[in-house]
Amino acid sequence: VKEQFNWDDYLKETESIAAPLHCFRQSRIPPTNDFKVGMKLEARDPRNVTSVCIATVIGITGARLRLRLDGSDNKNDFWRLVDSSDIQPIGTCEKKGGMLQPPLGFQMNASSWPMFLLRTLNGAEMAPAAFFKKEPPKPVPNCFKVGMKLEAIDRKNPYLICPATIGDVKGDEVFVTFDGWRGAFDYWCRCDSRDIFPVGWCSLTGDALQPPGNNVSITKSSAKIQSSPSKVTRRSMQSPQKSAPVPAPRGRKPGRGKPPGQSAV
Ligand code: MLY
Repeated sequence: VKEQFNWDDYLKETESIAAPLHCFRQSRIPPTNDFKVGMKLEARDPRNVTSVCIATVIGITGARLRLRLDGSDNKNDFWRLVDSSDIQPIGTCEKKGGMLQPPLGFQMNASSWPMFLLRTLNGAEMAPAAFFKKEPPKPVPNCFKVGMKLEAIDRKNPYLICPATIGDVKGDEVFVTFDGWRGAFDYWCRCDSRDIFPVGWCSLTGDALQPPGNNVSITKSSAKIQSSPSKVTRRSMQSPQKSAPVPAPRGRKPGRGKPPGQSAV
């Protein structure tokens, strides 16, 4: 049985530092999540960002909501922070003179949208305006540095928040690398992305922080016993460092394995 992931130990183990709070577009004190499953709200359609649609809260995880657009299928759920500017109370769109749109991939005939909208809102439990929190201001400038640790959303599995390391910095962008996953999930994002969080975010919000992957890369100490030093990539040097010998990836494709103790994805 693997012991629980602990940032203090991990930062020591990897001889790294946490990216400072002021680097992030996240509130210092995470917003409270008062939403309940079943509540409805307006949300920007992630697949068609000019549309504002009706969404239902399907799940609650930390300061985030798992959302599903009404009239859409169950394969395109998405997650938003309660202080995301992508969500707002029902009625906001109309107040601003806009029209609620069917989601991309609306499962019915387009002509049935007006009736569908009436029906979906009729008797619906609407999330109160007070539950929506103001989005924090953008941090300027980009103050991330290569090697800093953070918690980041795995964009291929967006319900997961994982230990990560800044692998590169370029202008307003940062390269987010996932510890123990050998690059398979890494991505570039703006430094003011809502998908990256300071170390400790999940423990404050009650969201689940994944442990680092077990595709452990080369450590400072084990690097010298590596048979082929040419394989020591820049990225692997910045990934988590364990003093134990590098375990075989257990016959899985590199970077695609599931960490032990995790539910299948
Ligand atoms: N079932 C998925 C899980 C991968 C998750 C990786 N994250 C945590 C960086 C897979 O094995 O592809």
